[in-house]
Amino acid sequence: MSLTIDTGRLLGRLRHLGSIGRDGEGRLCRLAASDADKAGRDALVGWIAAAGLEVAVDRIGNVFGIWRGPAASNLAPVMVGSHIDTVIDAGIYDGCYGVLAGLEVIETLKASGRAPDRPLVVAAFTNEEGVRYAPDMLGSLTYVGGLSLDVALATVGVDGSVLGAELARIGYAGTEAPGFIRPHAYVELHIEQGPVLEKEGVAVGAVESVQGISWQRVTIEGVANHAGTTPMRMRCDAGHAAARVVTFLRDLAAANGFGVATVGCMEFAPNAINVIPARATFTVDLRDPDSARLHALEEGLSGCLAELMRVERVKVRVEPLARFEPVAFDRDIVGHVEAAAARHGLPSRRMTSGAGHDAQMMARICPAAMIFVPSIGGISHNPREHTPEADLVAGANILLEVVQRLAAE
Ligand code: HGY
Ligand code: MN
Ligand code: MN
Repeated sequence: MSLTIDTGRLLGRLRHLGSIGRDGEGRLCRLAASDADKAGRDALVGWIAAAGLEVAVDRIGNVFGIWRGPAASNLAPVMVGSHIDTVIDAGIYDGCYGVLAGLEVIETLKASGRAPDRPLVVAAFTNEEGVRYAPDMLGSLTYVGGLSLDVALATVGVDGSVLGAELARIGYAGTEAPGFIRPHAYVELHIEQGPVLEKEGVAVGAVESVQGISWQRVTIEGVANHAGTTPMRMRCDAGHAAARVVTFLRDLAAANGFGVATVGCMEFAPNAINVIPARATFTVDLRDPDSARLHALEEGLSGCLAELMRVERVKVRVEPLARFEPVAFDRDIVGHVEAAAARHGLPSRRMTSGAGHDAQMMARICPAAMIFVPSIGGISHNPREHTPEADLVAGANILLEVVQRLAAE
C-alpha cells in the first residue's frame, strides 16, 4: 500500500501560514527579513521542531529541517523545499506550498516507520522573491556559491535596509556556512503560476527547465520645468522618456514571440502635478527561455535608451540587479516525476518554468527538478492565486513518491 500525505495537516498549515504577515489592509506581505517574514519563519520552525526534525539556519538565513533517519546514515540527503517570503499582496501558495509539502513528505515518511536510506532535508530559502533585496533567489544563490556571503549580507534593500542587519534583527542570522549540506538531489514542488496546465487540463508539470532572467534598474535624468510655460519642443521630460521605454519593451517582447518584458516599479521626481519630471526611476524584468533571445531583448533595451538620450536630451543610468541564464533540470528526476504521475493515474507534461525558483540555483550543486500543479486562471503574485485542494494533495503525494525513489538510490 503506497503512503499518502496527511491532507488536513498540509492544507491547515498552508491556510495558517497564509494568515501570517497580513498588513493593515489584509494584504499578504511577508517581504524577506521583515517582521512579517520573522513571524512566518517562526511558525515554520515550530512545525519543523514539533516534527522531531533538527532545525538549522545558515548565515544568509536559509532555514533547514533535517531528518537523519534511524540509520543516521552519512549518505548525501535528498532535499526538498522552496521559499516562504512573498511579494506584496501575495497569494498563499507561491513558495509556501513547496516548503510545507516538503515538510509533510518527511513527516509522513517518519511516521510510517519506512525510513529511507538517505537523510531528508526540507529548506526554506531567504529572499526568493527579490522584492525587498535584489537579486531574487538570493538565499539559494548564496547557498550554492553564486554570490559571496559578504556581498549578500551587505545587500541594501529598496527601503535602505541592509539584509545582514535585518536577519540579525529578526533572529535568523544563522551559524551554518551556506552550502553546509550538499544534497544527493533537490526537488521543488510549486504552483505553476501560469496558464498552461489548467488550459490543457493536465494535473502535473514535469518541469525540465527555467527561462533566463534579466533585471535592471533604469534612472532617466531630465530637467524639471514648469508644466504650463515650457513649450513641448523645449522639454527634457524624464517621464515621457520612461513611458517610451515601457511601450517599446512591450512591442519588443510581443515581436519576439517567446520572451516577456515587465516594468513593475516606477517613480517620478519631484512627482508633482505641475512639474515636468526631472527624474524617472524604474525596473525592467526581461525573460526568455532562449539565451540568445534574452540577450537580444537586453540589446533592444540598450538601443532604445541610447536613442532616447539622443532624441530627448536626457541622461540614462542602468544598474544591473539580476542576470541568470536559462537552466536545464536533471532528466532522470524529470522522468521520476512523470512516472510518479502516471502511477497516480494523472496526466503530466514537460514544461519550462516562466518564474524563477530556488531549484535553478540548487541545480548548480546537485541534480534538481521541479513539479508543478495548476494555477487557476494562471494567476499568481496576486491574492486571487488559487490551486484546487485535490491538485495540491496530488502534487504532494507525487513529491512523496519521487523523494522515496531518490532516497533509495
Ligand atoms: O521573479 C520570479 O520569477 C520569482 O517569483 N522570484
Ligand atoms: Mn515562488
Ligand atoms: Mn514568486
